This record gives sequence, C-alpha cells and structure tokens, in this order.
Amino acid sequence: MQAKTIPTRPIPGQKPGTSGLRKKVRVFQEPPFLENFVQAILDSAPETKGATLVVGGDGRFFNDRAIQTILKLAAGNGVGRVVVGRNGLLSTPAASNLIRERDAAGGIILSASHNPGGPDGDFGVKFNTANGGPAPEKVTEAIHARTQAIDAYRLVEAPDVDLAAPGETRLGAMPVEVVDPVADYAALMQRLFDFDAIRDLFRSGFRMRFDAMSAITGPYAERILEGMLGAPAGTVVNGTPLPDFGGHHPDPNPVHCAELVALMNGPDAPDLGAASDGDGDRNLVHGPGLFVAPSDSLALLAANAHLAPGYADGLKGVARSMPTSAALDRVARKLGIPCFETPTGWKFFGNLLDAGMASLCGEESAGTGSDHVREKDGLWAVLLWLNILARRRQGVPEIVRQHWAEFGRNYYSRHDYEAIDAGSAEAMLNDLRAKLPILPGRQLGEETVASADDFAYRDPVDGSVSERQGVRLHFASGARIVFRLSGTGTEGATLRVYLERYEPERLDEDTQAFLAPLVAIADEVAEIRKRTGRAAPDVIT
Ligand code: VG1
Ligand code: CO
Repeated sequence: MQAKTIPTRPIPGQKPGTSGLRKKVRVFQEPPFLENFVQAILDSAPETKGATLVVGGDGRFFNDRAIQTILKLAAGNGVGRVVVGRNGLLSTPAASNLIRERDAAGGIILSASHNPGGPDGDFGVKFNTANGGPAPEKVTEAIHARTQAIDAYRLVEAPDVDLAAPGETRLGAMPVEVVDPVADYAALMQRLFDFDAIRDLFRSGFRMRFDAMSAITGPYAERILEGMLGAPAGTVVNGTPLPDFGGHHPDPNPVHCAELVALMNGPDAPDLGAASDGDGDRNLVHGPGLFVAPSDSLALLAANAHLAPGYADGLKGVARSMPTSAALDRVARKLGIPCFETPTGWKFFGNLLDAGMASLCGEESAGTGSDHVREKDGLWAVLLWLNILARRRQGVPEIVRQHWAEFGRNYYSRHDYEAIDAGSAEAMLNDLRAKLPILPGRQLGEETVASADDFAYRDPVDGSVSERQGVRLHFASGARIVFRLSGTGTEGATLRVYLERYEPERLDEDTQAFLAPLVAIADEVAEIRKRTGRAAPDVIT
C-alpha cells in the first residue's frame, strides 16, 4: 500500500483555541479541512514518525468518520503504531493516560468537549504531547503556522479499519491496535482510591446519581461505579454515548444539568449527585440541597486529598487558573505548599505537573485533576469525593459547611454572554484595557479599585510568557472581577465575567444576591449591557 501525496491549499481559521481547534461539524466535514489540520499536526510533531500515537474521541457525530481519515493520514506519514479506543472512543483523561502508559509520542483527541454535538453541532481536534497533556502554546502556534503554509497532505488509500473489537490490524505497514477504552483507566483509578472503603459506603446504603449526559463517561462510570464499586444498577443515568448527546448540551453545570439539580434539591435526593461533560474531563458535584461550586470543590479536594491512598503522602503544590476563586490558596497556605496561578486552559498546568511542583490543579469551569494524568478528569474528581465521603462518613453539605467555617467562603460566580458579536466583544475588551491605567484609586459603587491589569503569565519551568489572559480588577475590599473572551466557542464571541468576594463569617448568603454589587460594577466599567445589547447573561454558573 503506497502513501499518496495530495496537493492542498491553506485554509484560514485553523488556529487552536483554549483547547484544540473547534468548529462546526459541517466545517470539519468539508475536505480537506480535517486533512489539512491533522497533516499540520503531524508536520509539527516529527517525533510521531516511527512512534506510537494514541487516537480517540468522545463519540460525537463525525467521530467515526474523522478517525478513519486520521488513521490513513497517520499511516501516510510514517507513524509507527496507532493505539485507538474501541469504536474510536476514548475519554480525554483516558487518552491522556494511554499516551503515558504506552510511551506514545502523543495523541490526537477528537472532541469539542462541552459544546453540543450532532450534524449541526460542534467538532474539535486536539493534539496532546508525550507527557499526555494538551500541547503547549509553542506547539499549537507551530501547528497554526503550518496550516498557513501547507501545500500537501499524505495518506494511504485503503478501506476503513474495523474498530469494533479489540485486537491488532494493519493499515499499510502501520499496526492499528484497538483497545478497551476503559480497562487501563479503571486500573489507574483503583490504584489511586480506596475502593474497599467506597464499596463499604455503597453497601451501607449510600445513594448516588451519576449523569453521564449521553456522553463519553457512561461506559467508564458504569464499569467503575456499578461494576467495581457495587453501586446499585441505575446509579448511572444517560450512560450510553450518543452522537448528538440526546440533543443536550453536555456541559455539567446547574443550567444544563437541570434534571439532576432538581432531584438533588427535592425531597428524595440521593447522598451525592454528579455529572461529567462531553469528553469526560469536567465534573459537577451536588449534595442534597447544596451545589458545590467548582472552585470550592477544588479547595475541598485539596484539603482532603490525603484521605485517598494515591495522595496519602500529601500534595507537593497546587495550581488553579487565574479566574478560579482563591479558596484553593487558603488551603495551600494551611498545608504550607505553593499555589500557582496560571492562564485558563489545562495546557498551562502541564509543566508544573511534570516538574513535580503541583500535584493537584483545577479550574472554575468544573475541571479538576492531578498528576495521575495530564488532563482534567471528571470521574477522577467524583471518585476522590466518594473516597473522602467514605472516609469521613459525613454528608456533602456538612463537609462543605465545615470547610467554610474553617477557611471562610469565597462567594463566586461566572456570568456568560454567549454568541455576541465578535467585533463588539473585542472592542469592549480593548476599551477596558485602555482604561486600566486610570482605574486604580477609583471608586466604583461601594468598591475602590486597588489594582487593574491584563493577566500575563510567565511559566516558572520554561520561562515562556503568555499575555492578555484576562482583565482583572482587584478591589481594596479583596473582591475581584475578571473579564475574558472564551477560546472554545464556534459562533461569534462569548464574554465571561468572573465575580468573587471573600467572606469569613456570613457563610449562608445567596451567591447572586451577595455578588450583585459587583455585577453592577462590571456592567458600569465594561458597558456590558450597552455593548452586547443583552439585559442579562445567558448562563450563570
Ligand atoms: C473553557 C473554560 C476553561 C477550560 C476550557 C476547555 O475555556 O473556561 O477553563 O479549560 O473551556 O474545557 P474558554 O476559553 O471557553 O473559557 V473543555 O472541558 O471544553 O476541554
Ligand atoms: Co471537556
């Protein structure tokens, strides 16, 4: 079987965002859009020649077709071996784990994560490097540069590879190894957590609902929770991955998990409600009558991680994305370990994890993870919660309230204005940036601006600098507002406004009411309503 070189031309707009390249399915379906981008990845990662490449995706519409194209491109470019999940399925954290376990040179993950799927939905392609983590900016920049100069792609012309059963086949000279997508991941979870204690917890009548949102985590959650840990059948709902996620938005937040949230706030709430997103790297955790905000969950997991065998020796350090609340910082102070603040996006945690500077990290967007892989990991977070619940034998609300009583509470919310006009969004942020020098000392509402800047990050490991990562207003009271534009959307722009206020004593306030004065300031200083034409945010988390 001969590799064929097919001439092509650069396609504009192939610039990876916060997490890979995301576009409408229809854009990816139009050849040579996918071919060009994957060829650019392989050109920018010559280490994949003769080496192992992991390939898999979240099963959304077009996953099956895209995988076949990628296999043929991999074979045409001299990749040594491809390890692919059965039926082309791999959750993002499981793909990260496989890259590491198989000493692969990298992996290609097909997902648009929490974005909706189906023929009219979104698709995405992401390259992960040999450490199992999303490619750092210098690599994604090289990939983008390559897409702008590409003149040919190389593939083998062959029939589709049968991915329905584990085993090995060949595509030209390249072995294609189909693996059970769950097995290695489940074994890793068993090494990290006290499965006996969790089994006892379920045996004692502990009730849980895990909503897999018709996305990739279903098979993982069923095998681990119901299979290995003895949770009753039916604990996992929406457990079959569907190409369109059943028409839902696979984003585990209280807005898109409305049914689970209603159950958790009802009279017959189970002890724990949890959910995960399209590609399995995010998590939602809800106790009876109490939603655990992701920033709080991160802090709580850090404070209690030592209860799980995998973290019994303590954490070396922790890290959070800049817009994530400072609840984690308070825990780090108590533990006497460093807390790093990075830009939004998991790729910025990779160096810290590799260098052993941080063992646990997370983002306000419901992503938490540790050095067990190099991606955030939804089911891992839920299992760590279960391990903590099994050891402490207290309810979720009790544990959360005790945490606040000890550390105080960082009231926190994110307001999203979705699909707004890209031009006016850019202009709004630019005008805000222009105002930054004159803001310190200004009185806004009840608050006085202490400092105002655009977040820049210098990676402490490789010294690389990432600028313009979010406009921050810090107030003298300690409160904070952050503005940034999303890098994962496929339509117009999405403005994210992050609001935070620390409170040591009043621990049971309504979050939105408590933050309302900051919301008013955000609108005043950025003219959100005027410039977006929106009276209110589309999504409040
Ligand atoms: C969002 C989140 C960010 C997360 C990213 C990818 O990015 O804010 O924290 O890392 O999605 O998550 P943005 O640029 O839209 O704010 V996932 O689960 O979509 O891979
Ligand atoms: Co995701």
